[in-house]
Amino acid sequence: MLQESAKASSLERSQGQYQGGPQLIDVTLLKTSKHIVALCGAGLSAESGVPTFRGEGGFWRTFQATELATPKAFEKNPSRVWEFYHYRRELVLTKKPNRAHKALVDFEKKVLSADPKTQTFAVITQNVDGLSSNIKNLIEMHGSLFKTRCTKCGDRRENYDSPIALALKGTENSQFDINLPIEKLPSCSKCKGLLRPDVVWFEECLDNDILMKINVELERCDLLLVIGTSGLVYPAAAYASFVSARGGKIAVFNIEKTYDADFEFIGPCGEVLGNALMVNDGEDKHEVV
Ligand code: BJW
Ligand code: ZN
Repeated sequence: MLQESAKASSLERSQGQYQGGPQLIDVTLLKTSKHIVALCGAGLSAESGVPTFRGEGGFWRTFQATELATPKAFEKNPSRVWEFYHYRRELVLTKKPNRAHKALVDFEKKVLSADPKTQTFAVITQNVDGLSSNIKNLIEMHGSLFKTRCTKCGDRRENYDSPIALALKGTENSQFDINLPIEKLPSCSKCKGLLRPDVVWFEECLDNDILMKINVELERCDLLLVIGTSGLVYPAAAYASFVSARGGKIAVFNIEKTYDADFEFIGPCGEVLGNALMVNDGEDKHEVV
């Protein structure tokens, strides 16, 4: 039954425009792909209420979010940058995974429980919000809002404190800079050095181990699902052409046209992804919005 409806809507190159009805990636391709990788961006979490970087949601106070995600911004004004990250941590702590996150979790479960096991699946996310933490084979390529790194001794650790420093409490509601002195910003429990969010800012190199893991996934990938990313930021921006050049297929899920793709699903990924991956909503095992 599923297969028949899948056949009826099976997609040819560039014909996957979302029209509001159920859309499926070519069912044969979905079933015969040996290693499927999802590359995710901020659009994946948009329906959870987490702002994207570019477009309407990309402003915080009077700043473009991308202006603050730089080592220079932190050097010049660590208080402002911590206020920005404190605001985002507090916001994300109130958010839940949405239907698109759940579709990925369910798809991974389906792949893992298949007998015989003919497929593997990995998720590479640029997001730092932790909303994909139910995925087993997950690479968080830009780090995490809930990890810190000491600027003095390099100590890295998870941190879910709310607020992360007492003096930041309430600054998430301010429209203006609070200009906290360094002593009031998050500090290392080992050496008292200034902490920074353990995320990858512009012009910073990604961790070598992470890059190697990504490479392993992409070299084997024969179907790349590009979900909710503008495709403007490298190195992630180069992954679709890398996979495509090796003969892999590309399926893009976005509310607007971004990449050239073999399959294109224009629409909110919370609505589109589950159908395309043939994982229905079924019984809710996770809390979703
Ligand atoms: C929906 C939706 C819904 C909305 N459903 N869809 C080669 C060429 C040119 C430049 C470079 C290059 N290599 C490196 C660079 C420099 C730089 C770069 O790429 N610059 C570009 C801007 C040109 N890259 C780097 O610096 C990287 N480092 C590096 O490569 O090291 C080597 C090096 C060092 C020095 C010099 C040169 C090279 C590091 C990049 C780190 C990016 N960091 C950030 C911040 C992370 C921490 C934090 O969150 O605060 O990562 S920036 C920001 O952009 C964040 C995101 O992960 C990333 C990508 O954004 P994303 O996810 O695509 O979000 P948006 O907002 O752009 O798009 C959302 C999409 O969703 C849109 O398309 C919507 O339509 C869609 N959407 N609702 C489906 N419901
Ligand atoms: Zn330290």
